Amino acid sequence: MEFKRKKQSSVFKTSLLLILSGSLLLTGCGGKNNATGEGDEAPTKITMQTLNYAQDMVDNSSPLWQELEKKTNTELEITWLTPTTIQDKVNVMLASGDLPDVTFVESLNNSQLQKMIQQGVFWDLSPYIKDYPNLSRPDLAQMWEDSKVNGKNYAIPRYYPSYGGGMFPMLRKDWLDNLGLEVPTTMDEFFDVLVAFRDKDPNGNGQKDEIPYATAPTSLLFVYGIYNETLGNWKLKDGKLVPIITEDASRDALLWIKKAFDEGLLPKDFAIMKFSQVVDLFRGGKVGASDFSMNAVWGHGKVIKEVDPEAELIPTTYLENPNGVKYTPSGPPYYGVYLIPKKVPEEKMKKILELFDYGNSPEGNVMMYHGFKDVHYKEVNGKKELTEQGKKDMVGDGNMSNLFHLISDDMSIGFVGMPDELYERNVQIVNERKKVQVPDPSRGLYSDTYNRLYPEIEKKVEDMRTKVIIGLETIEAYDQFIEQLKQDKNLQLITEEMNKEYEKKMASE
Ligand SMILES: [Ca+2]
Repeated sequence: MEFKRKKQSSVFKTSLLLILSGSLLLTGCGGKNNATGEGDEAPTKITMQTLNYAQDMVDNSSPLWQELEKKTNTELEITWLTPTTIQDKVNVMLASGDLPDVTFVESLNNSQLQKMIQQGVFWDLSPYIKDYPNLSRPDLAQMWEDSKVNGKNYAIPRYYPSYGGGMFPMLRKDWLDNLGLEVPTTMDEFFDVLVAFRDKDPNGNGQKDEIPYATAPTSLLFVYGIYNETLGNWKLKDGKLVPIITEDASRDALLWIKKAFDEGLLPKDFAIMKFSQVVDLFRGGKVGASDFSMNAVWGHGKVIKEVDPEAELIPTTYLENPNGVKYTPSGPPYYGVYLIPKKVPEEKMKKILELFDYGNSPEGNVMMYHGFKDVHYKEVNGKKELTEQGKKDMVGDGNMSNLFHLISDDMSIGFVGMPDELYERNVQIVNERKKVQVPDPSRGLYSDTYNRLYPEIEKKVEDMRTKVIIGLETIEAYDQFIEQLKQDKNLQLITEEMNKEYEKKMASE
């Protein structure tokens, strides 16, 4: 999902010389101490597979990889998986049962995985976590809480900030300024801004060449969240979970989008737009708004500046629905989890927890993300700036920084090279966003029936919505479709089972 995706790319290739110089520099800052303080033990060999967003992937010649091994007295055999292949590869691996010592999965909401957890394939780590000072630090407590399955921690969550990520409108600040407009805070204001972008020549070239809002059907799910006043696909009504797809509020959301399409505020080929096409269009510099996580103010912003040096982006803080209820995207404070199969002996499992404890320690956390001080980064005015050596060693460019995430909002609001004033503004905006708490009643619920049957229903609903938006179906046909859907046996079954899971979870809290 695009929610957590951080745009990463690399044009730097390592050469033997650079690897050597990196290793030589390393001798000074490494030392032979390990996390246990027990000096002479042979390193523990640990196999693991995990996600890596980098285009060029490092191997064990990476100085950070070597430093991590040294600090934790391990020998790491890491298999990197790419974002496009991970899902299939993990599913094949789970099905075969042939698992490395540490397996990364992007979501706990995976039927095969849930079945294996029930079967006792993985270690229950709950009794052990308290023994690791960094894993059990108070600021990570929510992360452990939210990643429980049946009240137990079978997985080591990989941190990701709750706020700042997620698809949510980002606007051309310079266009707003040119027209004397404020950043919108309601859906009506947002609509009016898009109309102004269409009509008032915000780029000032005398031509009606602006595309007010570059977006795609899958990017606009937040609109349904705004109208339903909930995160995810479910909301609470009279203490019961109901699927938002059949709610009247979803009809209102659909009509907002349809009106935007009818007014020419969306791209003409909206219905078939892919996320990558939205990005390309946005980067072309003729677009007034699009949906991204907050770090895109620089991630995409710096690219737009190449075609339009005046371009400035600003994320919206929140948007209110007609009831005056605020919405902003947020999620659980982790993205992806690591699991350790029970076939791994207890001693080794503890060693793996030690490795993750180091990765989540202030020292290990900064080292894996920024590299070595004065080698890979320099502190300038309290900010860590990547050096040429840092680029050469592919520091911060996916790779080792994907293994343990930096425990900081910077994951979602910062970006390499982001100017100070943009960063500080993002800090202010994310702090404002944190005041907006949108309920997410289905968080942490796992239902096999949902996983099996919901995607097909969801697809049908999405197709219907898109047809209504572009005028291939009427809103009356939509109403009929929703009435039928309410009688759908599978949706009723899913709803029953989700409610059972919800009651189970409520009872355990
Ligand atoms: Ca123009």
